[in-house]
Formats: sequence, C-alpha cells, structure tokens
Amino acid sequence: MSSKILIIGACGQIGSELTSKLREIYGTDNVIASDINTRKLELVNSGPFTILDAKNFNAIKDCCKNNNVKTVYLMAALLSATGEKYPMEAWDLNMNSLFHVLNLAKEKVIDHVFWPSSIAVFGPTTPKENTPQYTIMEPTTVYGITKQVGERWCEYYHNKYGVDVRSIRYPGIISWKTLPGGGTTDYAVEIYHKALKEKKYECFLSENTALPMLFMDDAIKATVDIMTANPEAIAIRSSYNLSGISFTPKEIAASIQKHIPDFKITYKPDFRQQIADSWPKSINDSEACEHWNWKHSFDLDAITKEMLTQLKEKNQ
Ligand code: AKB
Repeated sequence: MSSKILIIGACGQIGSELTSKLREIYGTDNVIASDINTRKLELVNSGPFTILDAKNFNAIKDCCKNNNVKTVYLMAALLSATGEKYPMEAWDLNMNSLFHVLNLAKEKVIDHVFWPSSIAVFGPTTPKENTPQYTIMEPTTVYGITKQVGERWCEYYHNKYGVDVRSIRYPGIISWKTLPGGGTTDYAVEIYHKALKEKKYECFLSENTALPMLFMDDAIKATVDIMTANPEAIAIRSSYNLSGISFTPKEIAASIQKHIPDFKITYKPDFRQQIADSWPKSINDSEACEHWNWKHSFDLDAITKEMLTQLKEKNQ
C-alpha cells in the first residue's frame, strides 16, 4: 500500500483548503481527511474521510496503521477567542492532540508531522513592530500558552527523538471558501461577507488595531513549501515566523470602499480587543525567507479584490 497523508481537523478554515491542495498534489486517494464530525459535506464527499477525535490516541494510531499513514497535518485546535471562554478544553485539545501525534512519530508509526503555531505565542512584552523570530514570549491567552508550550515540545521531540516536525506561526488567515471560527483575526473575513450582504460592518476591534495577516493561498503555499523542503534546510524545529501583510480595520475598510464606495464600518471593541492588543503588529520572517525561500504574494488590495470577486460568485 502506498504511504498516505492524514489531515486531522480537515473541516476547519485551513484544514479544508489544505486537504484540496494536498489532494491536487498527491492524488485524492492518498490524502485522508478527518474531523470530529461531518460538518463540511463537500469535503466529506470529495475523497477519503473518517471521523476522528484528535484527543483519542488509539483512534489516531489505528487510522495511521490501517492506512499506512506516514505524514500527519494536525490542524485541530481551539483558537484564541474560544480558548478564553473554554480554557481547560483548549488546553486539553491543543496539547493532547500534539502529544499524540509527536508520540506516534517517536514510535515510528509515522515519519513526518506538520503542526501550526501562531502569532499568539507573543505577548504584551514582545516588541510589537517587525517582531523577530527570537524575542520575549510571554503570551497572555490560553491559546497562546498552548502554542508556545507546543513549540517547545516540537523542538524537544526533534532534538531528543529525531522527530521530523515542522511548524509555522500563522498570522490571521483570510479566505473565502471556509469561515474561520473562534479567532481574534476573524473580523478580517467577516467584514467581506457583511460588505457584500449589508454594506456595513460593526467591528469587534478598534479602528487602529494593526495585526499581521496572510491570504489563504499564501498560507497553503507556505505549508506545502515547508513540508517539501529538504530536512537540513529546516533549522528551526520549534516554529517559523511567517509574514504577509499588516493592516488595521480602518485600512481594510478603505480597501473595500474602493469597490463598494458606500460601505460603512463602525467599531464596538469587545474582549477580543485585549487579545489583539497583546499581539505583534508586524512580523519579521527573515529566517523563513532564508531557510526555505518563503515569500508572500498577496497584498491588501489584491486580497480585497479576490475576496469580493469570489464571494460574489459563490453567493450567486
Ligand atoms: C486567532 O485569531 O486566534 C488565530 C491566530 C492568529 O492564530 N487566527
């Protein structure tokens, strides 16, 4: 049997597009999508799919052994805003799922692991502009704590047991195919949906809150690039800073107004403002650029054009 890829959390925002891309590259039958439920029917019906609980070690192990899975992309997680509402659940899911996959690699059931980290590993004491790869990291969210601890464990398993684990610190990801859920950067997707439907949007962050963001196509490219790079090139086994663009709610609104001139934005910051205020405004990703040739393609206006065009078409 040829070796297979397993995506855990395949129905989520990044997981669903990653599944399509990996199927395009490696063939539909070689990529098994899995999630805790069948909430995304197009994905469930588009190739091999299995119900899998990321917290269940034996279920993941059986799936890998029975299908000759050698590479796992662990995309299941509770994000920053949901993590603040359910701290223990976030700790339980985010940490235990990572241990399960790292331990399967340690036991040599699987050979390669991708695990996403996040800009949430940084905190209020981190330099905010052009945040370097190596700097002060004192996250103040449960999600950020799980990602920072997870990075340490990834590096530990690589150094101690030779596990081939690779990781990226994703910024906010903007996409039109699947909605994000439970993050602080989600406003940058919601705003396009509301702009088309209602020509107005009430933003849960204040107008000048700059955050690092990335278009989904760039995020998927980065994920594929890091996983296909030579192992020697991946000198950082905790997680790589990754940068695309940075903008504020006021700037994204101005970009939308170039296409929908009567679009209006209002601001009503909620508990997510404090999370956003603790994160960097922009990221320095020189190591990713140098080690595995990372480079983003989409700027804010290109993202706006693509989002409005694709969403309009999808909703027709
Ligand atoms: C979130 O907002 O929680 C995520 C992230 C930046 O990791 N999108």
